[in-house]
Amino acid sequence: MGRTKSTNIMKKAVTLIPGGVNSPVRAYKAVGGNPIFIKRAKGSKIYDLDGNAYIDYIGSWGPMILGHGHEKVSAALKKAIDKGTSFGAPTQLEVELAKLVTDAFKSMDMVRFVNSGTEATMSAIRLARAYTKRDKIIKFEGCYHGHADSLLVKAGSGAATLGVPDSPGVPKGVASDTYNAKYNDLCSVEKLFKKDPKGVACIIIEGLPGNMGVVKPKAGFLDGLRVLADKYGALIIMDEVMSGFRLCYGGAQDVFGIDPDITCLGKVIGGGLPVGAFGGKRKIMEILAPSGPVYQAGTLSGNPLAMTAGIETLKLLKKKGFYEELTEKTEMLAKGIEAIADRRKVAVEVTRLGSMFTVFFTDKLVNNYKDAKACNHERFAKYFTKMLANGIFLPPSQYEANFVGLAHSKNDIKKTLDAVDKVFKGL
Ligand code: HOZ
Repeated sequence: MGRTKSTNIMKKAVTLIPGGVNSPVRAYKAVGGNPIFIKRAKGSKIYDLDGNAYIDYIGSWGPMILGHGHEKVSAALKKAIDKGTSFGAPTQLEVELAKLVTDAFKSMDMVRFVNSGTEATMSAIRLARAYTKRDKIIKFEGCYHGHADSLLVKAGSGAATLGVPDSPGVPKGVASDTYNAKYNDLCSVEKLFKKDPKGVACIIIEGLPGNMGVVKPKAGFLDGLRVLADKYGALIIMDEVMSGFRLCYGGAQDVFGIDPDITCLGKVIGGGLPVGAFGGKRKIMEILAPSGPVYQAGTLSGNPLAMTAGIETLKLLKKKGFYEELTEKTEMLAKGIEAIADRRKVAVEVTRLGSMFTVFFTDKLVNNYKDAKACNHERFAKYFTKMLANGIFLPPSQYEANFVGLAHSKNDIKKTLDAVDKVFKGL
């Protein structure tokens, strides 16, 4: 499998773009080697510049739940392009997508569209601070909510991958407004509330953590957070940028029966175009400008192409049996990997919910960031590199989620398991 073109373009890229990429995880720092440069993608497959085909489990880090280039989404986008690509003025499309989103999420009476998940979480925090008139926030070690200053404290995803969970450039004063708790550990949250009972504006938490790898909440953990937040007058922001419309139509909050005050969305609701959203209870959302004083704005917010792709995608997700099919395929893959690991005597913990999963190289359960950090990252790097050589495109870090989409066929799953068998044999 030649990769000369990708290698050569990377040489040029590093002279023009820091690290050669526009988002750090893409540079393969944690796994070694050069990234492949993508030429095109269709269905479950992604093709690099050298013409190699891969079965894709990154799925653009979550949005491609239907697979790449779904014909209905593409057709709607082609039509929309001819009508104009950005107006800086409201469209009916925004109202249509807002209705779909608020119908799907019981906790959201109103929603504001932005351009990325980072914008959504950053704005949600401003809103929570303004609403509660408090400054502090509680987040969880290993959870990642985009790259806003106050959230780059013990952060997961690329920040963890590159070993900069507390990034230089974040002012000490800003970082000191962020308290860190341990995921799946209610006592660590209660301690923070007790230390500062009237200071905490909100708890921000990933609906299903996917940025330290997929880590599931223990029974009672999320309910316990709701109780603590109510007791101390703080809000809960559920970051469902990854899990929203991914785990099921109503997201992680529907799966776990949690009622957050504010929800952040992104990825799937843009159908592969840049989008983010935050929304929640009317009394909170109405303090947002222009109906209230909390400022937030964006030239490309509610962009007609992103709204079109989002609307078409959500309509297709409503099809009966959609999530069942996705879960069945993912389960087949996850269970297949576990069986191979057993047979080949490779210690792994496969965490999965819906169509998100992570293969952790460890013989222990993974319940938090400390557990994820303790995994065998060298082994993960070998696994990644060999899977790529066998035509399987995985996230290049142990701290990420794999995503299965509608376009993955049972044959894709079988081919992936054959590759896993080959790779585990030599690990
Ligand atoms: N933060 C994303 C993964 N959790 C990576 C985004 C990207 O590199 O595209």
